[in-house]
Order: sequence, then structure tokens, then C-alpha cells
Amino acid sequence: MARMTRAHFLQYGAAGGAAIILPWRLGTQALAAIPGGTLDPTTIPKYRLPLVIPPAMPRTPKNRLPKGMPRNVDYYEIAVRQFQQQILPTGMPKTTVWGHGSVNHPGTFNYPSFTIEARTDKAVRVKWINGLVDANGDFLPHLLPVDPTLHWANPPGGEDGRDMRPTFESTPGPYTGPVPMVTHLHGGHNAEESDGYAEAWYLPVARNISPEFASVGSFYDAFRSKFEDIWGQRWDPGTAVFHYDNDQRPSTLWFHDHVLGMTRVNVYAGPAGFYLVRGGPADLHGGVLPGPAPKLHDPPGRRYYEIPIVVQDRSFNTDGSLFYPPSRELFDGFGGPYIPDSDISPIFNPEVFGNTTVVNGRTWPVLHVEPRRYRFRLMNGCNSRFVILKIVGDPVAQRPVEPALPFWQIGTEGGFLPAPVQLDQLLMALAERADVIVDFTGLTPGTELFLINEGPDEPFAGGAPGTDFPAADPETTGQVMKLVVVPLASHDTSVPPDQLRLPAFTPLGTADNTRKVSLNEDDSHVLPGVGPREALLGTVNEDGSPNPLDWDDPITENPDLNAIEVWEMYNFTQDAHPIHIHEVQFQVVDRQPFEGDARPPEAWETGLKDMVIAYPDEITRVKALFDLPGRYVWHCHIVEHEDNEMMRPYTVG
Ligand SMILES: [Cu+2]
Repeated sequence: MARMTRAHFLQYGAAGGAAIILPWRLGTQALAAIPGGTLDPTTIPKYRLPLVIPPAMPRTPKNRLPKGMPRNVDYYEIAVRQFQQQILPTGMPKTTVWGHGSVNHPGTFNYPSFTIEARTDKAVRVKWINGLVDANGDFLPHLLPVDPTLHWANPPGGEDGRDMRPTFESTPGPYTGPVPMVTHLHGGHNAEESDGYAEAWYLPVARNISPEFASVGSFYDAFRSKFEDIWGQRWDPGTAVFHYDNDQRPSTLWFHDHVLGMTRVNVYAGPAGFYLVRGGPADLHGGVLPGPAPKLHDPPGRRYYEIPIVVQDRSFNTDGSLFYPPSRELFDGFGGPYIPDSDISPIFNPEVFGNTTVVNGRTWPVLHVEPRRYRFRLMNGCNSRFVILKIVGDPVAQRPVEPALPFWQIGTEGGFLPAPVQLDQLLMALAERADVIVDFTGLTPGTELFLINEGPDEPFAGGAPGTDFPAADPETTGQVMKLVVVPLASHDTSVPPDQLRLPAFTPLGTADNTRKVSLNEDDSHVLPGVGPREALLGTVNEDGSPNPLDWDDPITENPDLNAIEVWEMYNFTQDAHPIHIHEVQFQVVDRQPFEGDARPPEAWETGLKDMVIAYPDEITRVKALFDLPGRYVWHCHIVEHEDNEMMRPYTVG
């Protein structure tokens, strides 16, 4: 959904009727400043704090394991809590955020969360605790404005009104009640009861929650019973226990909230972390790749050469608090009428862009690197922003900047690529992961390099910076991290990336079925020229026209158990959407313009993936094996889209 351009604005202004506040966007620039908080991002000093390398998440100690826990399961008890963290540089205020931590290890609460280290074919079980309560045991309200007019979890609706779009007599303010949550392991090959279904949420246990409220989502009880029948472990109130078999290739997964209609604000507030699967025949032997990564019981001061890096955009207020748009008006100047006097939500913004870059929980950090090879596990953890990452010498040079060092991409969401791919830049959609090697060998200590972002400060529709869209502001969101070369302190025994042989994967066989699905955008049905209202998934009619469907329409995607299917995603919108299918790792087959010939996947898309960019006016084809029965979801990972109808349930078997 393109933010309103001048042409759009004039068209919509001409529609008349609606009260219009002139947006600041009507300037001489193509795009005006991103709506932000009271903290001017250009006043935040860059490269003051070191990059935080999240340690490994500790497990529940043996003497505290629940009765009957099998010995071969790694067991964790992980809560989400609210705390303060120095995200802005020292000397500036701390920020109140949410993050996960082990309840048995009080020092482990952090944004982003500590990393779960898992092994292929060794089960992990996590008791996920919604710990959003204060010291008195009262619930903590949300840190950010929650729009109650979406089709969302809606705990105040009680058992009859939960997981619905409520009706209102007058335009409501933000929801300030207890926060529902449910954790999804993104990229995991998991049974439905452990997948973190959007309607399997639960509130914290708090003493001041009205008995009228639903305390759990529509699917919580069914999945709890199923889990207890299979594994014999109870779900205590305010928790869910999920079991992950890790019967998948070594890969870079991550965990984050997935509650219906609130994921965007829950994730923006902080709780998310890496989950790395290692080992088995599809991994490389130790020492082939740069390492080590953090592991349990590491001594302090240990140097790491494998580092997970999550890039996120955020905005702040001068008191250090997170800023998230509190009104639709900040998106396109549309000041009402809102629901119930129209069909436009009052608070929800169709896309949200932050005006700072936060990396592993700090704005614009610095990483000291030795002149040797590093393995970076990069992830785009933004809400709406696509990034194009590059390593350069001058962070404010005219875009596009000449790269100083290449990335060697060795893996993606579903594990290793067939062969390393040398790239000048990394285009990363939301939730995409890039496992890369960067070789700093031979660089003189004192050399300064910069990781920059040349993606746009607006929705992405494909193309190149400077040609098809203005690159992100070089003073702010166009910068990510500084890399300073320090003297070599270790012997690098890793294999140079151009000589690496990566473990092969077995491609999927011929498809049993092909289905057409669609990506759509919808404007107001009652106010001419006002929109977008929401984005939707759907199917494709016989005549090739789109058939957009809501979250609660009957299920249309229902692969047979163990079927291999090709999904043809028709993107009828003007923007690229990053599409995620739960439970599977798929192969990208090809992309075909509505009018034109198909082209093969990009070189860095030739492994297994759980995310794919679907470009406007194109059919994007992916192929997957649906080998777990149950009810899952597929959705756009622009989390603002996901929260407002761009998600659909699907069933296997
Ligand atoms: Cu989308």
C-alpha cells in the first residue's frame, strides 16, 4: 500500500466529503519524513554502543524439571516480561520494552531474546509464559496503541465475542486491557497444537482481569487437550507448552508473537529471538564455517565469529519510550470519520516505518571485527520495511554506494543453499534470513566499514534504489551498523567461501496439485477515494479475477496429507508482499509477470525457504510438501497487513 503520493492525495482530496488535514507529505520532496515520536533521530549519536551478541538461552535446571519430562528433551521455561533497556546510547533515557527470558535465570530477560540453540532431531519443549503483570500481580496494559476495531483476539468480547471484529456505537480509543499472546516458532516443522495458532492465545494470570473477559482464544482449549493427551504435560493458566521435534535441516529460525490482530504491536514492543538448529547430515563439520557462536556456560569475554544480527526500525520519544503511530491520520492524513461512521479503523496504520535503525536491541551499534572471516545470521525483523544491506566505506555517500566487501550467502530460511552465492547487497523482506560469510581478511586494523541500508523509507515494489525509489535517508534509516577492524586475536581455520562445499538437499518431486491464490488490497466501501482499508489473501476465479477472502471465510487451501503442491500467488496489488506459509519449507519455482515469461528464482533463493517476495502484477510460484496434518496459517509478513486480514487459515489432511 503505497503511502499517499501527491497524485493520490489530490485524487482523494477531490473526492470531497471527508475532513482532510493537509499532510506534511505535500512538500517538494518525493516523500516527507516518516511520522515519528518526539525524539529527532538525527540527534541520536551513532556508533556509541557495541553490538549485543545475544547469549544462549539457559534451560530449566535438572532439579526443576516437571515430573515425567523425558531425558532426551531440552526443556525451557520462558516468560515475556516488561523491563527497561538501554537501546539509545548511554546518557540518553532507557526504553521500556518487552522481552523473553528464562524464569529460572533472572538475568536473561533481554530484547531481543537470548538465542535457543537446538539440534536436528533432538526435541525442544518450551513452556511459554505470558508474564505481562506488574509487581502487584495486576496486568500490564500495552506499551503501544492497540486498535480494537480490527478482526482481533478481542478478549473483552468474552467467549462469544473473542477472535471477532467487535461492533461499536462510537469511535473507540485504544484497548488498554490485559495483553493476549501466543508464540510461533517461525520456520519450525511443528504439529498444529505447538505452532502458535493465532486464535490459541492466552492472557497472563492477573488478579484484576474482569471475569467477563475471555482469558484464552478460541483454539486454546482444543490444542491444550491435544497436547496433554500426546505428551502428558499440563498447560498451566497463562501458559502454553509447545513441543518442537526439530526434524528439519540446520537452519536459522526465530520465535515471535502471533496473536490475531495484535502481532504488529506485540512484536514492535520487543519479544522475539533467534532459534538456531544445528547438526545432522545436512550440517557442516565444526571448524569449516567461522565460529563459535554463543553457547551455554561460555566464559565472559569469549570472542564470537558467528553472530546473529536482527535489523529493525523503531521510533522513539524524548523520554526514551517507543513510538508507534496512535492514529490513522499519521498514515495518510485521513482524519475521519472512522468506524462505526465509516469502515476505516481509527488507529491502525496500513504500514509502519520507524525512523531509527535498531540492531540486536541498540540503535546504530558498532562491532569490532578481526581481519578474518565471520558468519552473520542476518534477519529483517522490521514491521513493514524491506531492507537492502550493503557493506561500504562511506555511510553517507550518494546512493547507490559502491560496495567495499561482498557477502557470501550460504544459507536462507530453510538451511544451506546448494552453493555459496557472492552478492554485493542483500535484499531482505520482512522475516527473511540470510546466512552469510563476510571476509575481513587482510584489512588493516583501524579500518572502518559500515553496514548500510539502501531499501526505501516506504513500501517496496521491487526495483533499484535511485532508479525506482529513493533509498532510505542516508543520515538515519540508511545506516545500520559500524564495523571497525581490530588486530587479529585468533587463527582463522574456516574454509574460504569460494572453496566451500555445502551439504546438498533433496529437491521436492513432482507436484500432486496446483492451486491459485491471490494477494489483494481493499479501499473503503463507503467513502469514495479513501484507502487502503485493508489487504487480503484469497483465491483466483475461473476468469482470472481475484476473489479476496477474510480471515473468517471458509477454508479454501486444504492440501492432502503428504501432498506436494505448487501455490501460484497472484499479486493484484501495487506492492511487494513477503508471504510466509507455516509448517513447511518450500522451494521457489519461478515468477511470471501477468503479461510475460517466467523467470527462475534468484541465486540466493535456490535452497529451502519459508518466505517469498511476491511482486506486483506477477505470479509467484512455490512448491511445498505438506506432511503434518492440522490447522495452520499462511500470511503476509508485513505485520500490519497480517493483523488486518492478510492472513488465512489452511488445513492439511
Ligand atoms: Cu502484505
